Amino acid sequence: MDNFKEYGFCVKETFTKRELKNFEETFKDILSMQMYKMRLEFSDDISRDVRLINAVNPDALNEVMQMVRNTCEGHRLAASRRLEEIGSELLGNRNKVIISGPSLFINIPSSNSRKYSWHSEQNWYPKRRNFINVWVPIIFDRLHETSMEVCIASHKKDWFYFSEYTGYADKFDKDANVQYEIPDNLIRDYKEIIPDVKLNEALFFDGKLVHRSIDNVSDRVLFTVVFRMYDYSNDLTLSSNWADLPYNRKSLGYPNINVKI
Ligand SMILES: O=C(O)CCC(=O)C(=O)O
Ligand SMILES: [Fe+2]
Repeated sequence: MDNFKEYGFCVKETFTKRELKNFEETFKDILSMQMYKMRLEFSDDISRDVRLINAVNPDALNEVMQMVRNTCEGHRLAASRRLEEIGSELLGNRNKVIISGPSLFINIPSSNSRKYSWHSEQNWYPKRRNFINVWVPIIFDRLHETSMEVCIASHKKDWFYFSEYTGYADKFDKDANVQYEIPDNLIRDYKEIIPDVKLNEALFFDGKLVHRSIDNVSDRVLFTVVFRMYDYSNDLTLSSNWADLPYNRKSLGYPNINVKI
């Protein structure tokens, strides 16, 4: 808890290995279903299977990632009491916590297409004033600099400017993720760290903490599920959509919805 306030992140035991195993099995079932439809051979070697489906059709893998989120096992993870307890405490003992996820993140060796460069979730969800992220390894432990990189205590700064593009590492790539990239020169003063996160632990981090994907130099595909937990109490909007982008005129609020503090 002190760690979290001071550094913007902490690692805590959260899910049981059984809960994670059930989710992993569901993920494999859905992957195998999708591969069957595509006439691809499912081998039960998850790294090989994911690389194959991604090479043939990355959108087919994206669909698997969406489907698994909406399975009973996915919902069961999101409904974890322990997750709720830790999350609401970090949000300031709020009992009206809104949760999104589990969103699946996949990091393929020697590939940039599914990675995120330096960013802060605050820039993705600018209407939200109090939220945390929960980063949870599945399938493998994430020790020895194989988790995610964070800029220590960068959450103390309210806002970082960023550049928005599709690609990675300053290169346009239509098949890569959209980046809201915080340039290196704006975070030069922060120390960086890649925390160890064991299989039954979760890395909790502040919505404003600057972070990025690691370069996967191993020979295994790395899998993570991520939740975002929001306390909407002080948000100046009636919109329930955490991912709503401002200024697009698609979902305007009402005048005078101002929190009186
Ligand atoms: O795990 C990764 O590669 C990036 C995760 C991330 O950016 C997030 O959880 O917000
Ligand atoms: Fe992120």
